[in-house]
Amino acid sequence: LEAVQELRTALQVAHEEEQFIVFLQPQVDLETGALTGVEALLRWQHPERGLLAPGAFIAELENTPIAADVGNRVLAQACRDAMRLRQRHGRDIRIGVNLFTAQLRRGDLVASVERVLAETDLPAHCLELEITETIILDDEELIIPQLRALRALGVGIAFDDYGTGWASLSQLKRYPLTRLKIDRSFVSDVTEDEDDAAIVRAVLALGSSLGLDVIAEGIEIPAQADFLREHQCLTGQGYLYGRPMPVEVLLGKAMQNE
Ligand code: G
Ligand code: G
Ligand code: MN
Ligand code: NA
Repeated sequence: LEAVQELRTALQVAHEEEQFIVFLQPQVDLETGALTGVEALLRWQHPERGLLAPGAFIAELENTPIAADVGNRVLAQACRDAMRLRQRHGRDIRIGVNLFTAQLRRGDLVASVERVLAETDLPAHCLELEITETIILDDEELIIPQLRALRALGVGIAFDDYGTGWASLSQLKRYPLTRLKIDRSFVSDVTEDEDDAAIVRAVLALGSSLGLDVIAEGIEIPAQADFLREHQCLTGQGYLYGRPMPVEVLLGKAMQNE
């Protein structure tokens, strides 16, 4: 219990001293390899313990009152980074931002998104908010109207980690989604496990029939990308294309490719 209290205090300090930073992971066109977008992933630059991935702290962060503020700060940083990438590449690069439940519960998400888009000049269609099942299974009457308002702005809504949970097809229909993200647990064995291959094919068919884009996560080897391409999956993300990295590194790569 003391350890939990200590972590909470440390998270509060981390927020105040701006130790939370944003890494970006590439998302690519599986046919051409071109960069189409990035996902913003939170990191904690801890003064003693070094760079920490969310696994070490995100569950606790979600239970603290600062979660929504941290989320809003990630959103703003991500949109600024996306603008820099857009300028460097000379075309739209989409940015995916993971939402905390607290951002939707507080009720000011739509206003925050509008403000950040106005401040950064990022076109709304370049922003995609990622929601997980934890959010889908929360209070629908609170959440769906906010997601509709975001869609009306032109912002995309992706269902993250799709296939791992209990969300039903009727829930899928009620939510104003634009994209499904196939969870990496299905992609990792897609070339060896017939069940995983069947699930991936089913999600691609579902996306196609509901008019949703589909992106596969966790692509690590070319054989996985081959399978996905052969089954008309257009977009992918994973270590094969790049680990989460600072925006400066990604901007440097864009220079090299020019
Ligand atoms: O980067 P990594 O694979 O360690 O991320 C682990 C988990 O943390 C992922 O499930 C991801 O969705 C979540 N996560 C990463 N960054 C954010 C963020 O900014 N906000 C929220 N809500 N979740 C995040
Ligand atoms: O939001 P989500 O939970 O989907 O976050 C993606 C997580 O997956 C991040 O923590 C990221 O570091 C991780 N990740 C991204 N690509 C790969 C990959 O190719 N392999 C593995 N094992 N993890 C990945
Ligand atoms: Mn995600
Ligand atoms: Na995911």
